[in-house]
Amino acid sequence: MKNIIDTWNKDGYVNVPIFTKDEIDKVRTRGLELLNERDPNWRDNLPTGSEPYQNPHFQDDMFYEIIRKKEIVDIVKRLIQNDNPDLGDFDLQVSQTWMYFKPPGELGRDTHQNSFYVHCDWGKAINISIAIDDSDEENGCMFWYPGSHNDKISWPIDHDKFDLERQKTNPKSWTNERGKPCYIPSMYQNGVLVDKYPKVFTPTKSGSVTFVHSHVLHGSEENKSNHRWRIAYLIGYFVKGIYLHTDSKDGMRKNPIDV
Ligand SMILES: O=C(O)CCC(=O)C(=O)O
Ligand SMILES: [Fe+2]
Repeated sequence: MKNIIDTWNKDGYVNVPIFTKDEIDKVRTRGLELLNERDPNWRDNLPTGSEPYQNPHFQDDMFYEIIRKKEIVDIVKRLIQNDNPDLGDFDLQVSQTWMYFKPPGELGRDTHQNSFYVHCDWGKAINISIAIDDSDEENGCMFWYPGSHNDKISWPIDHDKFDLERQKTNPKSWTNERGKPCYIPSMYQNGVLVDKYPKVFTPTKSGSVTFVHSHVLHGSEENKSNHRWRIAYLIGYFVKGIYLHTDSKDGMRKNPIDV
């Protein structure tokens, strides 16, 4: 656990191997079934056809059980305690889950902090991303600005800086993926404005879980592969009772569940 916390403090994200191949194969199979049940013609209806499947835990207990997996919950709780040493006893809830499919050709997710969408306090919400497929730069793995969570700033995004053309690439019911990129903090070094944090692509192995700080800058690029998907199961944990913004358009975060 010490290594996990050290990496978390330094980078604002940490990847831990947790699931067996059998467990992951079941999640992949069930996830793809949900995709096809939702829209058998999803291939003809891109980008909406393959948009993330919201809250699969309401459809199938398998997704629900993963939320409660002890190894994951222990790490989430420990990381929240680490970030909030004065918090005392707290309960954990899950606001939402997603199956992320990302077939070949799908665009990436603009640079963001999760706090931008949920408006949470620093360090009181943690997303996890369970890699169902291996991910790397070719199939659109996540990128990071390691350490950016330590600024304790929610980087503002001016409405007049929204990229209206890129916003058109969003699926109909998943409008926050693209077109509202966060600023990347920069500073002068020898008279040149350079990004304060390097942009790092972090490949992950199937079965590993990435824990994501509420305030670390991250995103992903397009899946440039011809045949490889990049499926992930995402879960949003938060400290019960804190403020969480609800985006009426995406219709999520309305039915949090106890962990
Ligand atoms: O997997 C991605 O491309 C984005 C996931 C993400 O933003 C998150 O897990 O918070
Ligand atoms: Fe995110």
